[in-house]
Amino acid sequence: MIIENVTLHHLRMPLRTPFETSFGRIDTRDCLLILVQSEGLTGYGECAADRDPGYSYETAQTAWHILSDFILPGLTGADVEDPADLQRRMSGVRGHLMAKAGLEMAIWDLMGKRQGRSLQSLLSGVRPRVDVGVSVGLQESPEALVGVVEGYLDQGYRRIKIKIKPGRDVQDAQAVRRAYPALRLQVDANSAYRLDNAASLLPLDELNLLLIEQPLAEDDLWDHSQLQCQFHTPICLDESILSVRHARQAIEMGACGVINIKAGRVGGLQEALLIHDLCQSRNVPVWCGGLLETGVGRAANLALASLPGFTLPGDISATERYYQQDITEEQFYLNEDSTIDVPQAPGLGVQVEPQALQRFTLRRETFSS
Ligand code: OSB
Ligand code: MG
Repeated sequence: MIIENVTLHHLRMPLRTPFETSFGRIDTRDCLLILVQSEGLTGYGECAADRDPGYSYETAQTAWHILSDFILPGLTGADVEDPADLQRRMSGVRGHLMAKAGLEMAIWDLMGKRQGRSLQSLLSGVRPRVDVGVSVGLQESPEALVGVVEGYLDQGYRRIKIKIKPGRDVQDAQAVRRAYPALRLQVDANSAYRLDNAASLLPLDELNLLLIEQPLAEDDLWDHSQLQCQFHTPICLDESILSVRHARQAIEMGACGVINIKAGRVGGLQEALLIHDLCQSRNVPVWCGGLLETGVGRAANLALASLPGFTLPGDISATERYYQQDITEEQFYLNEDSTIDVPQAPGLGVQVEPQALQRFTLRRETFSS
């Protein structure tokens, strides 16, 4: 595929409701939308780096810098065979996995459109719809949290994740558990604890949670292995897993019992597939995490989550949970059985709506050879 030109859009989209985690509160979400033109087709990719370096060190601006100054100059005019070829061409750039993942997504979309195959088919996904849940941010009080959870249960979500941080953990989880004794419930700390204060989380082990996500620092597999010894509930790693190598080491160390796979975090769908395959061979359950993506990134998440090893519900919610107006013509809806349909049209299977794109674009530039 000859890459004729690449256009970057820095987007800022208002969230329907503010989203608060242990690393901060946001009411708008930034990302880069990447359009790759090749032989009469356009591939879309979404780079999930946000405005602030809270979840990851990457930001929309660092991704713009890495793509425009280091990756795109060698790419425009080139003949890129497939995502693996793209990854080889980007291998001289260390890190910046979200920037690379955004571009890789556009190459997958192009390849699917050229071959008339859905991303699901290219990835060997098997399910026509995938089990999903919703990730609920920190609220004012445990009572307010139970109210928000009730609202999502009324909409049909059958798995709830709540965000926790020191001082807002055991009581919040206990309140939700008391209100809903049989709910599929899990918690996510986004690295807010250290091994020496994580003992405060021990009462969580009595709440029959599906998992405890990323309690400790992202660069600390070893301490996660020490913490996992103290809990029956599986620890799930998110921020700590940036590659299939990290995934293998975490499993062999006993640092986790579950892995959250996000293609953006690990440099793209290709690496995500390797982690999926490894975990399947080691009997480690995985699920598809989210980064408040637009319809473009959500389409890719749905295709990925349709692989057989994704045995826990994903953080992939309906469009209306995130945005009043999305950039895709297609909206995603929750089915009555707490699933969302996987797009079936070629590539990602979504169309970007030009007016919506324009409305949310802060900055735009086209790069060609
Ligand atoms: O840790 O999973 C996370 C959102 C932004 C950054 C990190 C995380 C999240 C979520 C929301 O939990 C998942 C989603 O619904 O997209
Ligand atoms: Mg997480």
